[in-house]
Amino acid sequence: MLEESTHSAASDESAKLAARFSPDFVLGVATAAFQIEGAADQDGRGDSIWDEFCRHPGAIADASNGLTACDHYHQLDADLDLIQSLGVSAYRFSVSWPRVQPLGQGDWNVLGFAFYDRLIEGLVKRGIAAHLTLYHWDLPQALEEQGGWRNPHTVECFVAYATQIGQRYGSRLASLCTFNEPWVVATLGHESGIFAPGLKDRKAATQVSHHLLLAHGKALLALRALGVTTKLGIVLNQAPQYPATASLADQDKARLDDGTLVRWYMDALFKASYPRDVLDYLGDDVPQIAAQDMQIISQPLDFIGINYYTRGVAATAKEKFESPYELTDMGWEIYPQGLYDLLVRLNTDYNLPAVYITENGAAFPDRLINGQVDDPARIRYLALHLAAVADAIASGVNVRGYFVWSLMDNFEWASGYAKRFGIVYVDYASFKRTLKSSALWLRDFTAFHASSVSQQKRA
Ligand code: IFM
Repeated sequence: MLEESTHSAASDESAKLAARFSPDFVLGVATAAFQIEGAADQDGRGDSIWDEFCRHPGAIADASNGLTACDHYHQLDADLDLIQSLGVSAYRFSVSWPRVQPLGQGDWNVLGFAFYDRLIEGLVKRGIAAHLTLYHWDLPQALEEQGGWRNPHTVECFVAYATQIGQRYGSRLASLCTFNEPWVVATLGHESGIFAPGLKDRKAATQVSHHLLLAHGKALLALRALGVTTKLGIVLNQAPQYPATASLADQDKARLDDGTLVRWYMDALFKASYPRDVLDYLGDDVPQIAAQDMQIISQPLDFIGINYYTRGVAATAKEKFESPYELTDMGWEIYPQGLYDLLVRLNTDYNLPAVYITENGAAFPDRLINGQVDDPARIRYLALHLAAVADAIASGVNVRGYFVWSLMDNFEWASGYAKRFGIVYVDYASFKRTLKSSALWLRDFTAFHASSVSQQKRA
């Protein structure tokens, strides 16, 4: 009896939350090619920088790789059914560039395209909107061997790739995103070196960030010249930065961290300039910027995607900052207020187009027990962040959709398979999928949203 009443109280809460979103609000789930597809050496796929990076001893915490991942490449139809069973209206995925163009330039791989043909057709057939990302970190290794994103030639190769995808799929997509999280590619890939390609060179990293933005702007120009009508945008990982204490040093650090993570990308895209304080801080490591570059980068966007997981805390003292908040399995603070603060601040500082929360979710040490995975902490996390989004909308931010990261447990980059972000549990030995309680919660939530939509229509 007690259980039943707790359950219905929780359902009431979810129903109330779902009713806060307008009928056209998009609820979706997200993945990325390298993290789930597997079949890395099949049907003509080329090597990517992540295949190569995984071979470096010590690069990946559990010494794993993307060779088989979640076997999504072979389980496509069942996975599409799984997505449909959640009642979501949208799926965000990425195309593996080396699967469709093994060397990153020159020949296209028909077998690679055949996979994405089936994926997109499968979504359309099921009434699920397809949100495609061109680049979620898996650069063809052959391009890396010519200097990767440090080399402006890669920018031109990316534009050719974007054009090819736009021509093939443009008319069937709900949106097309150029880059997922360019900050991660530039900074973690080329400055700290903890992600592929593993460089530790700040000057290279800033040049890479500029080339990524330039490739984004040039791809948008090319896609619009082609007459591609789908919505075009980019996805940034962002977090508001709070000083750990009221000290001037912490406040300065918070401002600079905001500059390198948020303003560097947002100012370039929306104001056609890089922030002065960050350029001063970079000194000789500023990128080379040609005359027209900033105009090219700041093409109008149809949407901006924001990936939000946690806040940033700027602490300059020697003692380690002790968080008062609950942490996820990544050691990240659970701080939904940060999502609200971020959205409201971006809306004040920039002339935003439609906003999508393109990733939000959490890793927890989930266990499969008697065929079930109970993950109440993830349900709480998702509900709190959805509430923050609803609050931001109420404060005037034009948020049009929200995607859970991630549909299923997957290859969490340098952490390997040990960190589980999925709402669906994956047994990596058998590839069997099990819906966690958070997936069942999302299924209920999308049903509540759909029923509140029909009530709103009737009213
Ligand atoms: O798994 C990643 C994803 O590929 C990009 N955004 C952050 C997620 C969690 O770390």
